[in-house]
Amino acid sequence: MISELADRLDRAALSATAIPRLAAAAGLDPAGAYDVQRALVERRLARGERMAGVKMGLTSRAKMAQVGVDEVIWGHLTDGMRIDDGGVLDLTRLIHARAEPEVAFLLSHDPEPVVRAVAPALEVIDSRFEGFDFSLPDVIADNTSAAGFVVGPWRPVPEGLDNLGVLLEVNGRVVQTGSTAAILGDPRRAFDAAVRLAGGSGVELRDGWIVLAGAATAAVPLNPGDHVRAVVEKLGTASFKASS
Ligand code: OOG
Ligand code: MG
Repeated sequence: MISELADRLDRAALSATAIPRLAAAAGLDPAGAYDVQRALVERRLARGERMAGVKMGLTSRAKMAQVGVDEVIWGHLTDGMRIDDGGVLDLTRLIHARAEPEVAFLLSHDPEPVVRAVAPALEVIDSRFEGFDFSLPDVIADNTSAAGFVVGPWRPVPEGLDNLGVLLEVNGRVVQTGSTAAILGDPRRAFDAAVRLAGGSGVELRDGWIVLAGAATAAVPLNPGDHVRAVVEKLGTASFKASS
């Protein structure tokens, strides 16, 4: 069953076609949903993609409320999802993509996982479910809607990462404003949550991996040709252009 559900999600992503929610009918709880997520990521790795890190989700109150839960979730990032800073996102391969501003951490093994550097980032999410509508087990199984990410320039972690202004711009206009405080009060807590989840699930966090801390504002739908930029106080900017 796990493998059949992973196949359904994989085909939805490969064909850029939304599918109905599946967790309730399959009786999936969060643990079962993580099994599906693992099987789904395995399919990407089998096609030659490589693990690039992890992404934290539902780290903001707005998102928790949207899904009706109060727990943090995570998903896996592969190199196939990476967009160069200033690069192009191929929208034709996505269903109903949205962008959200985030903070990225660069992980180092020291020998325990620690933060080596921080960067402004953008995440592209693209739920494989119709209407971008899902339950908690649905979104976990769907690799937490992961579809793409952009990381801006790395820099040493500044003092006070907990209340930096964040802007999301589309075509030069500010469409969302927020603060890194929206990310669990301090994005470093998202990093700690990643370390905790890894410990609990037997995932080995590797040197050089990226940890996306979670959205600092609501996500905005993407349209062909959009220029998208995240601006994070003290950290700088990350951007991409959606294909037309
Ligand atoms: C789920 C992914 C959540 C975040 O930053 O909170 C997430 C979704 O909103 O589709 O990436
Ligand atoms: Mg996100």
